[in-house]
Amino acid sequence: MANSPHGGVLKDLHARDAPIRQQLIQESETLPDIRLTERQLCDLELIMNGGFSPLEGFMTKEDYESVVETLRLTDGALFSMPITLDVSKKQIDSLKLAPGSRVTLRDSRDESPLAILSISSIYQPNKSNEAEKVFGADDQAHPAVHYLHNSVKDFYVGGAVQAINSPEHYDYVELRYTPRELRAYFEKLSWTRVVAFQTRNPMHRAHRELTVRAARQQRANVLVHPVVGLTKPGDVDHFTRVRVYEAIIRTYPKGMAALALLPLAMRMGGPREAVWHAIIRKNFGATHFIVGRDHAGPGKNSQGKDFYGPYDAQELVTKFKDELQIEMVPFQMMSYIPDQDTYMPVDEIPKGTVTADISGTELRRRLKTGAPIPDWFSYEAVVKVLRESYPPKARQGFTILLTGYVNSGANAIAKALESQFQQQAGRSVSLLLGDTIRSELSAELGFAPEERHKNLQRLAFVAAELSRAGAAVIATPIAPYDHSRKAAKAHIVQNGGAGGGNFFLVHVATPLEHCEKTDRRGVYAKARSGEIKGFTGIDDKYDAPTDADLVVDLSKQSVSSATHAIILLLESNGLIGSA
Ligand code: PPS
Repeated sequence: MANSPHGGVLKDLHARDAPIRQQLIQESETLPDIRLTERQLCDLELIMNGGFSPLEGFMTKEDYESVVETLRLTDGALFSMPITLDVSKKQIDSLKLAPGSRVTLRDSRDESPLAILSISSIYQPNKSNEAEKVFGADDQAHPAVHYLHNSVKDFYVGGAVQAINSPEHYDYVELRYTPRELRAYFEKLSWTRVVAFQTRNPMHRAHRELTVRAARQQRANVLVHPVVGLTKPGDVDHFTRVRVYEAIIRTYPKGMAALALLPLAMRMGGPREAVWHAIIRKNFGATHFIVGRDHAGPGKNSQGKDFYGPYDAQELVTKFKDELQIEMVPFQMMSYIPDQDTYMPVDEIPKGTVTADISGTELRRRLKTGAPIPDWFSYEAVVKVLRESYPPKARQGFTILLTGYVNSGANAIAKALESQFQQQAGRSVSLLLGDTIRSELSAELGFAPEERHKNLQRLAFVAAELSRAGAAVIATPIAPYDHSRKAAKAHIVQNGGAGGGNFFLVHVATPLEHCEKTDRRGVYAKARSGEIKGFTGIDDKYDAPTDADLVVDLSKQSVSSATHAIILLLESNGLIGSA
């Protein structure tokens, strides 16, 4: 028998509401709609499938206040995290939301009806109080507090939900289990003691060792139960992580471990989150739960101190252990002992024993540079997955933006670079000349400031997409405005690659006089005569960059020397050359 659900009954709303599903679907068409955010979708999925038992809906004012203040629902049941549905005043007015009314909750991705909410309570939360009480401080360095103040709307609507559909998933469908399905799976395999392992990070050998050890100590099986909803901003994406988990699950002793994905939106709420995680795992049938050091910790606060103490989470779970009825297994830090080719818990290693470790920072460095990652640290199959998602610099894409006056020579440098990159195999090369972008992407735009801005942002969008796919992108717009270049850079850095896009601003600082003097096409003459208006350098400004990664000047150097300087810049950043 799997562990009993929190509160004794699994609140599987899909099963409960199956007999009236057709009626609910019909009614959902007649009701106003709320389209759910990503976080709300995750919450609703777990409310409906029983992962959040004993909840049967979003919290009312009374339950919310009770949970915030006391970690309990009004009926006394332990529940540490507020689960609320936030709406704006505008939604309340336009949808005529009021206690007693019903509203359809829809999946914002495909508009499908997921549930009907019977509103019993509409209230305005005190967000600062929620931040203080639930997350320990009203400090926006905490991702959930930041989210609360910047994304959560001003009102909460509470009430019971009736289930229509679970949100549809298209990735790793076979690894997604509801509590009911997971319980049936345990039943089928006669698993009665199950140690659940929560994770939002790639797993390596130490994690495998500590879970195997926990299972052996407890004479139990292992459930690797990673979060694939929302985790901490900046985490490894779940697509990559699941491939890692799939690789590592094969390394467990036969029949010991199973992998199931949890569509949870984490809050990084440390101790309260650990209690919540324990409740969720109990609902999924686990009997034991590994609680980490600084479990679900959000990192440092705005004063540079940890939000929570390293053992706060374990202490809070221990405090409620009688009510939780899921046994906490403290996470044991493992270290590798090279002499014995084995892992041991840090606190059991005799003094003086030589140990080896690779920190997260060191691992990221090795991935970036392509340096070897030893077998004792991870598995070849795991490293392969990570290297595919985080290719070393020498295989990452990049964007070089050459900015300068018309006829600065940026195009000549760009074409020379294109040849040089094509000479080196491995990357596709994209040349985004200013006039190509103008004719192919921005034909309807002129040269007013906002049009130049828009033109550059379109270029940045394309450059980021190409860079992320591993291309070498060379772009040559005039890009005369500092704020537009900065916006373009920000977009490319954010979207141009897994660990941050590689972007280089090269100022082709050939002086205006030189550009004008050597202009064979006569565009400057047209600008001087007024035939072309608002021309860069003549009657429109050019903000010389103060943040260029490199400055070249074709009045003083040749195309080949400018090109060479750019190649050296890339080489020194590890983007070309070795590996
Ligand atoms: S910007 O400022 O980045 O949007 O400019 P860009 O897209 O690079 O376009 C530059 C080409 O447009 C021709 N052109 C002008 N340039 C500057 N100002 C004005 N008013 C203007 N009108 C037309 C300019 O000659 C560039 O063409 P090429 O053929 O690239 O030299």
